[in-house]
Amino acid sequence: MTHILILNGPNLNLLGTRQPETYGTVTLKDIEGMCAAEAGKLGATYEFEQSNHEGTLIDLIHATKAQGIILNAGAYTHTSIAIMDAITSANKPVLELHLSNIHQRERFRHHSYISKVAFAMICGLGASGYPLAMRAMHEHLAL
Ligand code: CA2
Repeated sequence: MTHILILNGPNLNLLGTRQPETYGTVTLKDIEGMCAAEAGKLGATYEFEQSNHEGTLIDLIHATKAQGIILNAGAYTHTSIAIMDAITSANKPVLELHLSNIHQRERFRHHSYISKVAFAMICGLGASGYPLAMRAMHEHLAL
């Protein structure tokens, strides 16, 4: 059975509580519910994690038994060589995910260290990107 880690980075715990014009009104708990429903449809299992700390995200990448990782690294996307290196060392497929279209936003969000080591990227679809990413990961792992 496919086992997927859905890993969320800094400030994503605030979803649905602030800046709804940018990040919508759906909470991270709601998104976890969407992932649970999608896992049920796919016949997959999942872990859903969030941390505001770079080192904790790296520890979770090192420790997971998941076959694939869906990663919304938040602002660490644009800064963290350490998370990029952790993904390389994990040697498992990573799908990069963003709620917003990072290429329509400020220039400093256009570069992603995660994209260098991810097999695919979904951005700009809001919370709907999460179940879509799970389906894409499930299909990728079945190949
Ligand atoms: O669009 C995405 O998913 C991002 O990863 C979100 C990050 C941002 O730094 C990336 O460039 C793109 C920021 C997450 C902050 O989330 C908040 C949610 C509600 C209120 C405040 C922040």
